[in-house]
Amino acid sequence: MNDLEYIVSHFATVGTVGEIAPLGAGLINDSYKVTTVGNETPDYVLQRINHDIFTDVDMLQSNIEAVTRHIRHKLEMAHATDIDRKVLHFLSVRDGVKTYWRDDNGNYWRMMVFIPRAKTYTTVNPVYSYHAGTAFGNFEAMLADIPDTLGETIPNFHNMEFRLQQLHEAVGRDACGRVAEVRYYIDEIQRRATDMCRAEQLHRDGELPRRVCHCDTKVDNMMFDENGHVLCVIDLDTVMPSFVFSDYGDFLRTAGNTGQEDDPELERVNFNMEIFEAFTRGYLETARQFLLPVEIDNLPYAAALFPYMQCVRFLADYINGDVYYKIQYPGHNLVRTRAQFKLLQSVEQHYDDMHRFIDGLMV
Ligand code: GN1
Ligand code: MG
Repeated sequence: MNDLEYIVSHFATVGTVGEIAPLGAGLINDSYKVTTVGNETPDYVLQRINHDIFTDVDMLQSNIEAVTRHIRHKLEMAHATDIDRKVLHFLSVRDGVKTYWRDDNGNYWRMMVFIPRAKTYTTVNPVYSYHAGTAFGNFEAMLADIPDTLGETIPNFHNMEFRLQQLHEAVGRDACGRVAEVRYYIDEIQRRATDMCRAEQLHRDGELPRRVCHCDTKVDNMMFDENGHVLCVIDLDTVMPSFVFSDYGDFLRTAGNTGQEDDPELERVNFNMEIFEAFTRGYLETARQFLLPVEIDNLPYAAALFPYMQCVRFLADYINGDVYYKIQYPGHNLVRTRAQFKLLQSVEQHYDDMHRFIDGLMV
């Protein structure tokens, strides 16, 4: 038995484990597909939880269990079909109830059932974006009455003031002597800081609520079925109380980018208004039942906030010496920073169009 097989043997799988192969391209956790022999038993996904980032694994898994339990319940109440493909199912360990296992090296592992015949995409067309919009509105609507109080698996995860604070600290330390090279971006970020911290200010003023959000709605975290409909949202590590801007904004940051998140060719990076329109139409169809006017009015702000926040986070990591995000080559975090900044500039050029479009939908 190799190491991964040994890890898998601690979970309550059914069937005979065959191949275990790397899966996906997340920047944080390591994932493997665990294939079982024959067609009668499900396949699985094994993940090593990044314990440096998710320090409270027990809270993390409690959140995820509460969310999946609640969504499953909602789907059952609505007599939905194909429920096992619409909500993730985490396995318990063989000798207990917990859904994670700690190995002797201090690594934490978890397993879930692999959703069959589902696809993920890094780019989507407007039709898929529309379905994604309705799916996120539904996801938030389903979680609106979750009875459990969810913990913040990463404290201040989407708190813009906190992210700027981290950047300022990184600049102050200048641990790798990289600050001089990136001064332009630091200044551009600073110019927008007050405006971009609008959500925190509105919250302090008592105008903007926190709701349970997914907080990592990049497009490749959605599972689509054969017809381009969204089955479910995966990667639930960051489900926690946040502003609705998180899910709306991060989807557009990824799906609405005509280039790649880390595109070295900045001409390729632009904000795609067709995707914006389709996604927003879908999102408002399902979410307008619970959104406040202040949330709707600030959706264009959310479209700018997430490229901005990601730019700040990538830049801080670059300055810190690439300690957070996995990188593929030296300078990768700077390339990511530039691409996110270019995307932000493109979003900013569309503020008026976005407002007009949303106003048109709300009449
Ligand atoms: C990380 O794990 P992954 O790759 O889905 C990050 C997100 C960023 C994203 C950028 C816990 O997500 O916040 O938006 O990279 N997740 C965490 O691609 O920091
Ligand atoms: Mg992810």
